[in-house]
Amino acid sequence: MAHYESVSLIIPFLLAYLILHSLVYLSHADPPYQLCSEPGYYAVNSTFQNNFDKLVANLSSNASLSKFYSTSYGNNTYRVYGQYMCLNYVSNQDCRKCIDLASQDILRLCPNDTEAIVWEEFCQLRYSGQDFIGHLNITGNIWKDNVMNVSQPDRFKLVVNTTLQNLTKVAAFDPLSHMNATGAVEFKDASASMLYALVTCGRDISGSDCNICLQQAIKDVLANCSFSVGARILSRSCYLRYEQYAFYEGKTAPEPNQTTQGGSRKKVWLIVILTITAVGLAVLLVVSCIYYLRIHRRERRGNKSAIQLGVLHYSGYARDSTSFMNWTFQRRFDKNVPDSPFFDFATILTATNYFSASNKLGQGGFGPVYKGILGDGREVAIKRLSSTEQGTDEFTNEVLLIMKLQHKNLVKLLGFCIDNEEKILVYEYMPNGSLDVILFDRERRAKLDWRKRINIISGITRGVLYLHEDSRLRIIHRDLKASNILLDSEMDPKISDFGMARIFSGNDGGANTATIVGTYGYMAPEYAMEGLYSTKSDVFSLGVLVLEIITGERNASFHLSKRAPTLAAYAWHLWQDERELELVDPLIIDSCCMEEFRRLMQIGLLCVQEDAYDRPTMSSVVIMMKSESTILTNPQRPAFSAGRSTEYHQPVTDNSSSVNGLTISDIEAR
Ligand SMILES: *[C@@H]1O[C@H](CO)[C@@H](O)[C@H](O)[C@H]1NC(C)=O
Ligand SMILES: *[C@@H]1O[C@H](CO)[C@@H](O)[C@H](O)[C@H]1NC(C)=O
Ligand SMILES: *[C@@H]1O[C@H](CO)[C@@H](O)[C@H](O)[C@H]1NC(C)=O
Ligand SMILES: *[C@@H]1O[C@H](CO)[C@@H](O)[C@H](O)[C@H]1NC(C)=O
Ligand SMILES: *[C@@H]1O[C@H](CO)[C@@H](O)[C@H](O)[C@H]1NC(C)=O
Ligand SMILES: *[C@@H]1O[C@H](CO)[C@@H](O)[C@H](O)[C@H]1NC(C)=O
Ligand SMILES: *[C@@H]1O[C@H](CO)[C@@H](O)[C@H](O)[C@H]1NC(C)=O
Ligand SMILES: *[C@@H]1O[C@H](CO)[C@@H](O)[C@H](O)[C@H]1NC(C)=O
Ligand SMILES: *[C@@H]1O[C@H](CO)[C@@H](O)[C@H](O)[C@H]1NC(C)=O
Ligand SMILES: *[C@@H]1O[C@H](CO)[C@@H](O)[C@H](O)[C@H]1NC(C)=O
Ligand SMILES: *[C@@H]1O[C@H](CO)[C@@H](O)[C@H](O)[C@H]1NC(C)=O
Ligand SMILES: CC(=O)N[C@H]1CO[C@H](CO)[C@@H](O)[C@@H]1O
Repeated sequence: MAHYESVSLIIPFLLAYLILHSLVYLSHADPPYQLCSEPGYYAVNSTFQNNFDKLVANLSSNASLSKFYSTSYGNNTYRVYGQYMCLNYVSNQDCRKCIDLASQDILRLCPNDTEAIVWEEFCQLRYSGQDFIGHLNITGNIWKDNVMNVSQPDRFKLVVNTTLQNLTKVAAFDPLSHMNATGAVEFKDASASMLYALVTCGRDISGSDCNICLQQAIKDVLANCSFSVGARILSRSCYLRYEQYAFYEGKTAPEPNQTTQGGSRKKVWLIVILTITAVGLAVLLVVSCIYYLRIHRRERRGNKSAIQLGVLHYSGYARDSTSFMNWTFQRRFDKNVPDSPFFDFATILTATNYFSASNKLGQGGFGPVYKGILGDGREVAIKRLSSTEQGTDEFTNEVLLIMKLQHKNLVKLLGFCIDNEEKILVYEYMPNGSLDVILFDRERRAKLDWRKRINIISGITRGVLYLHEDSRLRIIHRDLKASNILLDSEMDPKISDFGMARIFSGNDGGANTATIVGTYGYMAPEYAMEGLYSTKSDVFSLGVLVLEIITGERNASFHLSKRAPTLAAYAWHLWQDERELELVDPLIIDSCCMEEFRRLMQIGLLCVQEDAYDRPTMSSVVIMMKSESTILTNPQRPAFSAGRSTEYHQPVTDNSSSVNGLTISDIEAR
């Protein structure tokens, strides 16, 4: 019995120390905090209250499923909007508990208010009669600091600033970060050796708004708390915190070093708190017991290990492309490198003048393309993708892979932007536009003499060869056509839209596909009809292009009066009758030599043969183009040259007629 009593005496003292400790060391850690609307109360039992109750119940039921959620409830004037956000390092279960607590506190702290927000230790809950979802409001930030001061405030402030700036860039602009970032950086002083920081934004706001929100938070924290060993900023749409211990890995504050802090202010604090604690001890006993147990549970939970990148540890990047991400981050953080692959949506909006119609260059198969001018004066082409089914991570990985493809006959992909539903690709700008615009226009075509046409054909073949064989990834273009060949200022060709098949259907290994991407007139028969594609399907499209370039005629809208459905079919008939020179573009007769024309026509016809097996590979095409001594075989019947195929063909009148999402069954049904 005596033993029991001594234990029960020790426990209160231990707890007293614990409470004292956490109150002194984390004097800022006593949530909840709140912002309540000044005017505007709702009446008891009103529709607003009814909607509010349902809303809160709904938010709270979602909290065990996700860390962030916004919704609204009710109709018209009584609609209530709500949102919660849990810190990413807490478990879903704790998130739920935190939101439950917050929904009680919000009623207690802001009774009858039509608008309020409360911050708990691990979450925040907000509601309003006004629709705030997706709208940024950075006024009235609350800052909380630790009473303990650092010994070298100036140096500390600098490190805090750069760390927070670096993390903000990740959270705001890296789509893989899901609007949050944590980092640890070395900082040695009397009481600590590291600085740990966390920034996060609500997922309803855009990356650029996230940046604005966090920049304000950084400003506030540096202005008001830069002497403190730890601080946090509570904002409506973002949250920021730094400490000298790894708070986001579930660690609690370290033992305070008794001798280094002898400030008189702290002594006063100690006395006040000791008194309060002594009085309240009995009451607090039960509460603190629960508190203590919860802290320890959290401590045990820990967090997954982070990968170290330079001095910063970024958690959440444990994926296979680590070294690539490393590269990306180094480039992104260095403001002097202008070609960071991540573009912020605000930059895109400014560059394209809010996607103004006057900036629109055209409508490609995957979405409209706009001309843009970046802040540094660079001209770019901005492709706003129509919805892809890919998730953000998958999309980012694909784009980063495609960005590795670099060849002088490929349009350079400079970067991309993801912002909510928006997926945007940024390319170098090609002043001379696309080949179809020049080639199929009688007047402009005259500018393309025979030499230029040969140069364009060999550039395209080299570009496709690179995609097929020389790059580390095997890319099948699947939509080679005149409108996808862009011309630079020297009229050198560059292939665009490569890799889109990967973005839109995931994989490009050469396989069977349910969704056909491609354009009538350029699609190989096995691809159009059976969805089978391979590098030989691109060879087919190249053959069509070669025939179009040397004749200046469109394959698909070739006159039916010539009793052939396509240019390729007509060319083959002429070839068989040895009348091939009838096809020479009259505009180039002066600059062309007939032997070369005949040879290119033969190469074109070899590429469009019906049986994919008979078509040459891209490397043989390049050899045939280069060396005139190579003996060419006699072409076999091309695809679409007779009967049944003609039904599938449909005239292509402009470059907007790419057929995306056309399924096999669609074709077979006709
Ligand atoms: C609100 O409704 C409850 C139950 O419907 C009722 O008991 C209560 O008196 C009402 N309060 C007011 C102020 O109308
Ligand atoms: C959440 O809201 C939906 C309608 O918006 C409603 O059907 C559902 O019952 C609500 N859930 C809870 C738990 O209140
Ligand atoms: C939130 O709850 C609603 C209804 O209670 C449900 O329809 C919705 O899918 C949930 N959202 C998430 C993100 O869990
Ligand atoms: C709005 O809600 C009220 C009660 O919640 C309901 O009686 C009314 O029919 C609703 N009005 C509309 C337009 O949905
Ligand atoms: C909330 O509304 C009720 C009923 O209208 C009122 O009695 C109470 O004082 C109000 N509370 C506050 C804090 O305004
Ligand atoms: C931000 O919220 C406060 C409080 O609700 C409001 O007074 C202020 O007008 C809002 N500011 C903006 C820019 O929306
Ligand atoms: C921390 O620094 C601030 C600003 O210099 C000062 O006002 C405050 O008293 C210091 N706190 C302690 C505990 O020394
Ligand atoms: C923090 O860093 C940013 C950019 O690096 C700089 O513009 C700002 O002035 C710094 N703030 C302070 C308080 O040093
Ligand atoms: C922030 O990023 C810059 C540029 O990459 C780097 O030099 C610096 O060390 C980083 N600062 C911190 C504190 O992580
Ligand atoms: C406090 O910290 C300083 C510097 O790290 C150290 O020299 C000293 O021994 C520490 N004192 C205690 C009581 O731990
Ligand atoms: C906190 O910092 C902001 C500047 O970011 C300043 O306007 C505000 O007055 C500061 N608050 C206090 C209490 O010093
Ligand atoms: C960098 C970082 O911590 N990212 C995290 C952001 O939140 C998502 C979802 O909660 C996590 O999966 C990420 O790891």
